[in-house]
Amino acid sequence: MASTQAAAATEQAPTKNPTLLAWVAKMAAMTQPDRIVWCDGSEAEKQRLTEQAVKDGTLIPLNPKTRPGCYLHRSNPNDVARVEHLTFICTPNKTDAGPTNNWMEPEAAYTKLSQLFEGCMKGRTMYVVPYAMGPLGGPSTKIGVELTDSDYVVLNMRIMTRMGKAALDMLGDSDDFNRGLHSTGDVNPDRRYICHFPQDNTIWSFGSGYGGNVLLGKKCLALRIGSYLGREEGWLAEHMLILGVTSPKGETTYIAAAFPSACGKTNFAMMIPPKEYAGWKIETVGDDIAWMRPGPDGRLYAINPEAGYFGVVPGTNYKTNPNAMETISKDTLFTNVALTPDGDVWWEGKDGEVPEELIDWQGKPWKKGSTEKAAHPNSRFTAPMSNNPVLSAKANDPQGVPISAIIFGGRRSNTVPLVLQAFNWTHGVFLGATMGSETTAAATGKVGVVRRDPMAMLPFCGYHMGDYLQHWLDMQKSIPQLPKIFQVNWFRQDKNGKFIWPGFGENMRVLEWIVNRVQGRVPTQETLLGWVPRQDQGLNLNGLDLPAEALQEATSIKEDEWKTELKSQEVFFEQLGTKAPEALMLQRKLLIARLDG
Ligand code: O2Y
Ligand code: MN
Repeated sequence: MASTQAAAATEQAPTKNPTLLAWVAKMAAMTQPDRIVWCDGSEAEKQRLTEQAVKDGTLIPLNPKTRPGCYLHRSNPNDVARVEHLTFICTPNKTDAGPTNNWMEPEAAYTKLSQLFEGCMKGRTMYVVPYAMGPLGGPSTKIGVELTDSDYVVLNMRIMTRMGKAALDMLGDSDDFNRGLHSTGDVNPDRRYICHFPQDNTIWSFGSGYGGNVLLGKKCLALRIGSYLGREEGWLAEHMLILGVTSPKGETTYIAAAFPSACGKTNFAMMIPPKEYAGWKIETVGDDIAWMRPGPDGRLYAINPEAGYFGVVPGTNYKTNPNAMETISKDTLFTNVALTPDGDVWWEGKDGEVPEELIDWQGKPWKKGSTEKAAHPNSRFTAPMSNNPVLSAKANDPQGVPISAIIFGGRRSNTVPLVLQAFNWTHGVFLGATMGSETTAAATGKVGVVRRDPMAMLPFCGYHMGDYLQHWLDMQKSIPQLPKIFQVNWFRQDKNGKFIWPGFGENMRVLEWIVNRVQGRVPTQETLLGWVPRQDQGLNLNGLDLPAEALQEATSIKEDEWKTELKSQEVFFEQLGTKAPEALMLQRKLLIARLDG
């Protein structure tokens, strides 16, 4: 009976917060779980849930000698990635969601999803998961509560957020928390919806058990709802990694960088500098999301709201990202990778020989030479950030880190040069607004097609993209010491389709130039697009086996390519209609004038 569930929700609750209790009771009355479990985040709870998940087949224990504390999960094959076409922003007016989001009217969405949620947890347990996004007690930190019927979600949220009693304590009796409701339902793509209600600080997710659709603190709260709150409250919620780069002299510069999904943010955030950079150190503050607000000293301060990494596995190895390999050596949940006969995990691009035989990501026997992938291209690791050998001590600092540079980067095989610096903040916002990237497997859809992805936020902006870009422009007024803005492209290809720039650790060379520009140490060369490294006092290429013509190609600006690019940008700006910010239209006109002049 619905009223029994509501009473149970209140009886066992470790809180007296009236708003929270009333909401949990209301959701329980709708979903009708057999049990309600309030999660405390303890070690004992982790053990209990893990044992249960192993028993019900949700988790497969890995070899405790080679992967201590690690487990494999296989999702439903129809449920392997975020679903942008089933993700909705539910605002009273369609224009508030804008042309780049799917929209549903809030009452219509609540009604539609209520029908799915009605009784969906019968025979199941509802877990109440209180969590903090950001270091506990920090001024930027937000509290969320996710109700879910998935023990896999609870175990992931435990890694990805500061979850349990501490979050509940931080909330106290406040009604200021995100209300997240999730049910795996019957994992039917025809009944899958990820709905955001920014005005109600609410997220309802039904019909998926995978990643970004269900770990509601991540893309849903930290980006979609976060970006909406950021505009209301005067801060920025961004799809950005945060790193600290320390020179041999001990000077640390903090940098935030936006790249679209699966463009190597985790690799960049954990980069090991090449041997020519002895004494330099990169430390990770975050690998995916940055919340940035003006600090009392006039600088822009960033926190990483997450506590773990949900990284792409294929392609990760000791050459591309040794620190990630260490990070996932213990206490990690793997989703949709292959299983080796000795109980380890395997994926395409892992170091060493390809095993003769495996169990693939769908649980089927796999033989070396098979044309099928053994691991799904969007297979993931969920690992605590405390496992990262180069974790910055500032990752847990509630005040965050002062950002000196912001980088925008896309995956472009042509057109965009290796690196350039924006002329000023407005020009930098224009560079971010006009980002484009060739698509990958993280979003469902076609692979290898250029799509415009402003600030890498296309799938994550919780309101009208034109208003979002205007908010970026407006932030200039509240940040007296503005970060410098840069654009990079590691993915330029030669005429044979081969990447020109070696990438990975060698990106340190570009990073050093950025640091030198920020600290006002190197002169630069002006071009049509922005400032670029000078040939004489530019990038440090010592020890790099890169022919001069290759560097010339990676940094070249081809006017014919830019004319095509401007057309594609025009299509995007036209989509924004009257909400396309005037300042960006002027930047566009200036660029056209420079190209035509
Ligand atoms: O496909 C998913 O559910 C995961 S998507 C994801 C995960 C971690 C970090 N970033 C992303 C993304 O799509 O940007
Ligand atoms: Mn991401």
